[in-house]
Amino acid sequence: MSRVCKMSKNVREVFRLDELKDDIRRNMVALLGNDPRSKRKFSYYNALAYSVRERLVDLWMRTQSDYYDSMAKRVYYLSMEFLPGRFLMNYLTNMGIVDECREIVAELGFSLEELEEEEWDAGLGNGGLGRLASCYLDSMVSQNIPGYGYGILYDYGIFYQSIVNGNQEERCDNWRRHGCPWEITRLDTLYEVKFYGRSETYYDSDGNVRFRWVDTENVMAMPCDILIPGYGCSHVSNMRLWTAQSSREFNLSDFNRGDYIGAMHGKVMSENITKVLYPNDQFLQGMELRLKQQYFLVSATFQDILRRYLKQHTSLAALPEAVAVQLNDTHPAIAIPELMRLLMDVYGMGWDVAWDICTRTFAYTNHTVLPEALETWPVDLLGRLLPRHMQIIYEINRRFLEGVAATFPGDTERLSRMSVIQEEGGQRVRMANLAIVGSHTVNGVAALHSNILQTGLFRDFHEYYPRKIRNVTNGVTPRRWLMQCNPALSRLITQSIGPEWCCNLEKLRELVPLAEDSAFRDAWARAKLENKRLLSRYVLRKVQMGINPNTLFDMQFKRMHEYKRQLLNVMHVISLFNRIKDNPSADITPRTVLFGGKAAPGYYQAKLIIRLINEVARVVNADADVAGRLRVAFLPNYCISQAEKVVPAADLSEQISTAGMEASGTGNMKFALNGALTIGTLDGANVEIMEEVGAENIFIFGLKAHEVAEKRRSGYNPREFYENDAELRRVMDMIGSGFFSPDERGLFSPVYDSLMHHGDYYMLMADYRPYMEAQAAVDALYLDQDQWVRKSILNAANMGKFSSDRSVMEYARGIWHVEPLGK
Ligand code: 475
Repeated sequence: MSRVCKMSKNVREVFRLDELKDDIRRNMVALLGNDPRSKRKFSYYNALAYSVRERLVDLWMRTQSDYYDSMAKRVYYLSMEFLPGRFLMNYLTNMGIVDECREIVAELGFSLEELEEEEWDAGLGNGGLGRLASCYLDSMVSQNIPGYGYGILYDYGIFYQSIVNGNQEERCDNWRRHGCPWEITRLDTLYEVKFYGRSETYYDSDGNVRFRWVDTENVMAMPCDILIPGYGCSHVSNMRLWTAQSSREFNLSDFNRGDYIGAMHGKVMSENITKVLYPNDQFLQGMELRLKQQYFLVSATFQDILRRYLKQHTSLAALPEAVAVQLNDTHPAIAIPELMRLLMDVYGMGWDVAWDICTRTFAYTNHTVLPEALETWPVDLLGRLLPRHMQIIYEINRRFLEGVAATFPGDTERLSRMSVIQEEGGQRVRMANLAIVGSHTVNGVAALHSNILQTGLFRDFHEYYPRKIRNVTNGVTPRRWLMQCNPALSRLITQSIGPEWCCNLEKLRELVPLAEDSAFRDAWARAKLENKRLLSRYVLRKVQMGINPNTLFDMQFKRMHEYKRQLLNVMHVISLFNRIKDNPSADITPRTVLFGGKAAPGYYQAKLIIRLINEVARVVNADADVAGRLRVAFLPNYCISQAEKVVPAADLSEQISTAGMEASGTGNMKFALNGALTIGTLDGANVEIMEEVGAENIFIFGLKAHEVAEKRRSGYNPREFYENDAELRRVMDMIGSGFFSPDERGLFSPVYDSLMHHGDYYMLMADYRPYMEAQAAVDALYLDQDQWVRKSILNAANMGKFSSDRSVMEYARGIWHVEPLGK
């Protein structure tokens, strides 16, 4: 922190701010070929971006040579997804030059905010897992832990969602169409990645049997770096994203035979590998191209890691002392057989030495227990694409099962459950089992989730490896998710308790006594109102709807998923509507209910719920009796930059998943950190949020995880709730009978049927009444603004635990065995 404060004092010198304006003009001309007299916002955004970026390159090189000189152990965070969002404000925030930059930009005739809006989000992920990776990169570099993100530079990120006649439509997200000033392409670094072919046996000079992978089709991987500045900019790291390039000799024979177009076709196909992010959140599609993407990431990354390692070491034996690799879910788990292949086939090691190195290098984070998300690959597909890896996986499994059989003699059921190869329904490779066997540590992402891993999903493994499965509760970076996105509240907090909170979030606790100070409460409420006004303007722009900042802003923003139960929220909205219609003069707490989130393009039920939200909104918002008391809107294209507008403006955060199903949640943390009160189930990190903020400052309702499990076992009957609850019955009948879809009465029957006829797997019917009661408590409390604001302060004040700085330090000390450099 002291370094940060020093930096901000002489920030003009360090970042040559007096030259910034000239640099922007210079870059307008030299890099962009634009006339600096033009007033194009997009050009100025780019010129500013380049001028900001060039100020970091020096610091970045210095950081990297520090790491090199000190031979620091490095952490590699392998992830198929990153969700950094926009970079400009994040760079300025972490450089501590937002205000200075605002002045300079004003002198050029712009507001910083309008230039900020010119940037497209880097949406290289689906949701929680990708955003977590980006928060962790921020926390690693801010705490001087030598960490690097490795991922894929998709040409098309998560699709752009628009809403047409109430339905989701997907458009391609060509996010780099107009270039991306943040990326530094390494045209001169290329690695070859192999696919297909076969594994061949031969004898080495000592007469040992060896394997080599031959007759492959090769694709080149080219890296592109994006700098990641730490807070205060004492250090700068990077994420390295790979793009596919066809290899030069691709189909040379076809060229020679004169089949120019045929040969070009092959080139084009090979470059498809990094074209598009698969848009499924927590759902396995099992396409060959996806497996290609995974191996492409892993192969290029390990060539890069080993090249860097071998610059400073002569033997690979000490790899685990110099390198820690974190697998972000099983998506990059093919890294385990890949490292085995490299150590044995390329570097000549024997199995046991190689396996020991492997298992001391890898750790694996599980992010979901949903069965449909657990990756398995058909043996014939994996064996065709990666024949040598398939051989190695079989051998890993053979040796592993030998060990299990020795510990649990005669327990063949257990062997088949734990096997890396699933036999029933055609042989498949279970990537989670492979990742557990090949890692030294496996972690869940919240206490409850890790517990479910130990006692449920990975129970057999927990019995076999009793110390391997652990917990690291997720966190979010307070730089982006408070300081940057919520200037009004950040200013107030800093005025009250000083600036240290953003690197030591536990400091927020000093706000606790201020909750009793009415002047502070007023200031807190003013900051919230300011954010609600800003959001109202955004909503008006985006969906042409006016919303009233003096109503309760009730928000649910996350991927559309049945287990997240946006439908339960809609059922509450319909119930409120009915109550108002029945009693138009009733005194009710005015609410604005906002939704946002993308549905996977093939997820029919999730898309239908988006439609239902929009149709309910249409009915509610048009009703004169309801006017001024209840408004509903679905904001299209939820993404990081939209979250930065939504989160600071929320009064109420909806975290209402079926208990046991949301591994952690991180939106829950962002909202509470910004002073929203949570209504939620005891699921994921909600449990720990309740422990931190106190049960009296959160609205908890519904079945607990063990009760959900028991009900599923003993037989759950949703109709019972329908029959015994008139209000619920009315809501269901309205959905089922076409009240919200008069032109297409049966439109929402599948929604009705899933609850009434198909078992209501996510138990909305059971949780409806408890949810309604919790919402009534919300309404009552909101009428007492003094109490509400008090609790809002206490929520933010007690969120210290959920800084990703804390999460990253737990990984560093407990899993990676690295310490911040210079300590
Ligand atoms: C959890 N994504 C959140 C968050 O830990 C948790 C799976 C398969 C393919 C593509 N994407 C996925 C996830 O599994 C995922 O995002 N999981 C989420 O991880 C961070 O906070 O509860 O649902």
